[in-house]
Amino acid sequence: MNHRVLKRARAAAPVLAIVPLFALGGCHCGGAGASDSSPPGSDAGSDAAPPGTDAASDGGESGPPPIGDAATSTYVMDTFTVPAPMDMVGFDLDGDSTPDNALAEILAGVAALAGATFDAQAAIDQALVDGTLLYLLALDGVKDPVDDPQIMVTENFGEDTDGDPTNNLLGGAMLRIAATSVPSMLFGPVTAGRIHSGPADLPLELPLGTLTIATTLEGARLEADIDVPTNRLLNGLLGGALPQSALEMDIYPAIADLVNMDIAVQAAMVPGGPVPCVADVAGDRASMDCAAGQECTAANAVDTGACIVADPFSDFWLNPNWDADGDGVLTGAEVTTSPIIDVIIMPDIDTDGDSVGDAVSFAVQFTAVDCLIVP
Ligand SMILES: [Ca+2]
Ligand SMILES: [Ca+2]
Ligand SMILES: [Ca+2]
Ligand SMILES: [Ca+2]
Repeated sequence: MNHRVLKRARAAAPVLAIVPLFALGGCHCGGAGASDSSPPGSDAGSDAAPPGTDAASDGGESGPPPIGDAATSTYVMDTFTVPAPMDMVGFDLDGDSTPDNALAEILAGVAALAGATFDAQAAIDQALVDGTLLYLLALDGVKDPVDDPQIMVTENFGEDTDGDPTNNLLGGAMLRIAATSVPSMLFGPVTAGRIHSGPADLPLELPLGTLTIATTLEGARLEADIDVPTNRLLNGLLGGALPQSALEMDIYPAIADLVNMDIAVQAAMVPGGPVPCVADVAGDRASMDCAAGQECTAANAVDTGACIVADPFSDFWLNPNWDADGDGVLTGAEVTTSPIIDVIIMPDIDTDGDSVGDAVSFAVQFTAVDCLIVP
């Protein structure tokens, strides 16, 4: 793991496009865990809270004080919000005193490009309602919810215990840690009632409908106000940076899968059911096999595609900019090597000091309500 200072690489953050929904779902965090997470007494002080930020940077050379043995409080996120770019919400990962959140710009770009097809927030909200996005937080060592020099925030991906998603977010729900979840710990103080935890690498699960992306947020931080009267966490912010490697290995293949699934849905909606087709002319999606107003997903001279009703979504994705081989199927490699991917998702954060962006900044807002975490 890298105790790196994250720096902004290029001035303008990119934007655009794709991630249909970047719900960062839960975390199956941590792997062998503590080694990635600046355990108490370790080197959190040197663990590079980037310049201009607070929190973990003042741990001192001997490290922050150990967490106490006060009771554990457990919560489940009940709102999970992708900020709008103009909200200027995010952590300042590069120390220039402005929040970094290329995710917000990317999703705004998606909406602009793909129209209503991708509504990340709607998908996230639905995942909260149907119980597929259960992000559990446990606070350990909180001796004073207003000012405490060191607490531990443990994140896990959760699952329901009673099969009834309607009671999950009402307070007091009985939830358990998902079998696949590996706890991830962030450490830091509570100052004036607000938790400031991290940074640490934070593996994440991103539930995207039927697909779940597993990836890792570098330099992840979590902040939230502890609201004692309601036993809730309010004004929460979770963020970090997605490195280029995570984009290529985790995110782009998932984008391809999501697009392919959407195209398949479109093909299935053609009146009369899916209709196989081949392109009349290589490189053009027009096909005599398809009805008027329809096009063939495959545009090369080799593959058989399916007829779909022509629309901006398919026009955007079933295009040589993405589907380089014209077979009507998108791959992660095609997304990675797309001539426009760097325009759409431009890494805005430099994690290795070469002044070239290699990670995309990312932040979401959340609130959480108390729950019981049961075996
Ligand atoms: Ca910044
Ligand atoms: Ca339930
Ligand atoms: Ca292809
Ligand atoms: Ca770099």
